[in-house]
Amino acid sequence: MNTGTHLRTCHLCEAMCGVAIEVEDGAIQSVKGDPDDPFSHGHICPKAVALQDQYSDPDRLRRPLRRTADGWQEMEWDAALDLVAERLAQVRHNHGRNAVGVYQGNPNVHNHGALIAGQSFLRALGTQNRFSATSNDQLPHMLANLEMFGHQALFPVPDIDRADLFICIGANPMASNGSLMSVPDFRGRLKALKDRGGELVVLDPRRTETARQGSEFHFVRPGTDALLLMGMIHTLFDEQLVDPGAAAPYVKDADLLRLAALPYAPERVAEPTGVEADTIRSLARRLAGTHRGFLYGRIGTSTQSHGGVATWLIYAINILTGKLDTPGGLMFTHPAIDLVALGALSGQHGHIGRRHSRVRGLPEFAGEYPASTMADEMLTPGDGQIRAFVTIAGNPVLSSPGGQRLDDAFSGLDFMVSVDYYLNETTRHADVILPPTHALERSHYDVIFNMLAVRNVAKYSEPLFEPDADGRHDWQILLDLAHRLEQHKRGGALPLRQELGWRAFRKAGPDTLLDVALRTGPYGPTPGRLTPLFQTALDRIQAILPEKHPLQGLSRLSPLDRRWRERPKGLSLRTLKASPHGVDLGPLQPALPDRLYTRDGRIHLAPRRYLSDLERLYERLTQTPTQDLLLIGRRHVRSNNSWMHNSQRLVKGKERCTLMIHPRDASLCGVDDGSLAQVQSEAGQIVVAVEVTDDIMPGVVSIPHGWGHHREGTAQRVAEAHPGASINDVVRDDQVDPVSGTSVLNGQTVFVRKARRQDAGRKTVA
Ligand SMILES: Nc1nc2c(c(=O)[nH]1)N[C@H]1C(S)=C(S)[C@@H](COP(=O)(O)OP(=O)(O)OC[C@H]3O[C@@H](n4cnc5c(=O)[nH]c(N)nc54)[C@H](O)[C@@H]3O)O[C@H]1N2
Ligand SMILES: Nc1nc2c(c(=O)[nH]1)N[C@H]1C(S)=C(S)[C@@H](COP(=O)(O)OP(=O)(O)OC[C@H]3O[C@@H](n4cnc5c(=O)[nH]c(N)nc54)[C@H](O)[C@@H]3O)O[C@H]1N2
Ligand code: SF4
Ligand SMILES: [Mo]
Repeated sequence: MNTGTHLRTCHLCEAMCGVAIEVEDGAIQSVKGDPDDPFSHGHICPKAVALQDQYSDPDRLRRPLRRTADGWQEMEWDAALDLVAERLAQVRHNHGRNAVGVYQGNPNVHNHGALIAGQSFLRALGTQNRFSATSNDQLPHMLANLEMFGHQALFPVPDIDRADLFICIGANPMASNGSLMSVPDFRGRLKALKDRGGELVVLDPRRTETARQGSEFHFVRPGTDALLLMGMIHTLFDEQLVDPGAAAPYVKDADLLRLAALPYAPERVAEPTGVEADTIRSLARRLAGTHRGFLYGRIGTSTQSHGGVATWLIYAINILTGKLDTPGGLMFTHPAIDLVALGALSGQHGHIGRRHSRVRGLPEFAGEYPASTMADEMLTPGDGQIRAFVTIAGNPVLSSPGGQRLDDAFSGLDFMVSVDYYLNETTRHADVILPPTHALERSHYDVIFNMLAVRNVAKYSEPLFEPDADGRHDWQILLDLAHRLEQHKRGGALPLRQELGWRAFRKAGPDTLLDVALRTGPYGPTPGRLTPLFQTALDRIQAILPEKHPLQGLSRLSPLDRRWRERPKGLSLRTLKASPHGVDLGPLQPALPDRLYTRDGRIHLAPRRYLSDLERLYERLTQTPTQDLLLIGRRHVRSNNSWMHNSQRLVKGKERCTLMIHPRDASLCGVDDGSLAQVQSEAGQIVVAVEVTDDIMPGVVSIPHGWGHHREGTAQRVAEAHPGASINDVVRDDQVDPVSGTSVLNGQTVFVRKARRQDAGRKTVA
């Protein structure tokens, strides 16, 4: 676009805010909230404004780069793709398919093209050594979805707009704008909740920005949430407050859960959790006594040593108190593109523990091993050792535990390629960097976040700018690499049928597939039916898609399927294009039992996988709590994981990468506000500025993740001028939640002391 107003969805976080971008002579003049977006009603946060900085960032890579003895050299796309495919094929040929590792980072989930093509790339790569940000994030939720409801992607979403009680544990939506709960304008929706007499109660080791909005706040000791939640369940059974309401006919094993909770009377868990018994009882009673409400947990309860069990118990408490499938409680969404139903039609429900990782024997989840064992798999010699690596939109050196080990591991590989547009802490190790187009140069549809949204909505955004003449989208890069890898496997040309499939896929692109999915989806003009024209293209494409790709489900649709009984609204790409502000599909609707995917059609309250981890929880009850400091993370509204620190307006102001520490602990450790502290663990040590505050629980310290931009060889000038230090340099990668394989990002012990002068200037990694 040259001049005018462009409407789109901000793709930066999960909230899906509508933005209106003013463009003049091809340059962005302003980014504002779109007041006519039916979901966000004009709300945006400061990050949206920085879309402009990112788009015009001179440090953003635009052409493929190859490492040479004389530094980075630009390459032509075809030569770069040939080279990458050849080197990957070589490693595979010499050392077996598992010798190539791959890590997919968070921005993939905000990119429908990368999602659609990514699976074809993974199949062509054929490695079992797959990793992603999932195991540093929402894996426990996906596991609970699978174990309790039968499908890993069937998330119960808080119906915040109709709730009167919101108990928030281990989440800070005022900073994060909500997660696994796509909720533009969290503050506004919270205000509405309070205006109708509702209440917000927060439990967190830090008095957060969200806590300040609540009527009640309690410190909880990191990593002990599962004990507290057991205390609530104990109370519910003890005081006969259990009533699953709408879910009652489908619930099974409530009695097992009652037995499991017996040892955890509130009095017993009060001491280790730091939450008083009366408070725990009162929380249980209030949730049971409030018709419309929910208990919500996120990063703080999932990425910790009992993340699997804690997440299960949060779901269970909601079910026991009748919150599931009730307006104002936790509800399942009915998105226009229903990946849950489509995935299930192609036999994809999710799985765990089908294989175990080579070095530490950790379980795969959905075909991925825990990110915490990525460095082990690269650094430990032997059959199956990873010797080449692909990162796609990820920065694990900063975002995964054991950052310093990962830095070493990546530097020792035979070959590495990164699909990414920044030369950052991770991609600096690559031999080739393949930079995709910017988000503003591609179309946008939120396939994932509409599954997690607090309202059913749909919105398609056209590209704002034409890509450079030789720009390539993520999906094109991934597809072209996949095609080449398949050719290498064959040792030459592919059979005609397959070749036609690749051509059809490339030609159709992700938007045609979106269109097919919309048209045949629950709100489409022909739910469950494909027109002959689409059928031919789809047949071709399906022939080369992985067997369990959700798009395989398209041809198995039946218009009579109970799960597709939404009222048709004629939704297609064309109608979405005609409604650039987005389309409202209404509030969340009850969905039981149609949406359950367990074999027996029941909701499993006490899956064996969790019960088998309770001995470990019980030990926690009897252990004397550590006197060491426990390290937790935090987020800030002007950051987005590791990759938005290259915008001046987002990093300006007071230093944000600080160690928050309670005054008592500060004096014990001999550090003062504004001084520098050395934080140390077995993984490494970092130096950070100290922020003394009684907003943090005694015995706990907090550092935000995504900083540490001081490493040699990166090219992000603004970020390098505001480097901070990386918390993941001191978070150890040898601890995971054994039930799920999720990283323990919160609650590890660290030592803090005053930094000596020589520590301050020391780089953590050469
Ligand atoms: N200690 C601690 N660690 C954490 C967390 C925590 O709470 N505490 N949180 C965890 C969580 S929840 C997550 S999701 C992870 C995130 O972990 P990652 O996904 O590994 O990290 P990001 O910082 O999101 O890195 C994104 C990368 O993608 C690139 N990128 C951005 N947009 C695009 C695009 O459109 N295409 C391509 N190809 N590349 C793009 C950026 O340049 C950057 O290199 O971090 C985890 N790490
Ligand atoms: N501005 C901004 N927004 C973001 C992101 C970002 O980096 N910046 N990242 C996006 C991503 S990828 C995600 S996954 C979401 C995450 O969304 P949230 O989960 O809301 O994010 P956090 O702010 O990390 O909140 C985690 C909270 O858990 C607390 N906590 C830590 N340990 C424990 C514990 O053991 N128990 C309890 N009860 N609490 C604990 C922390 O103090 C913190 O307040 O945010 C998304 N939105
Ligand atoms: S809250 Fe998230 S989606 Fe909304 S403007 Fe900010 S970054 Fe974009
Ligand atoms: Mo995340």
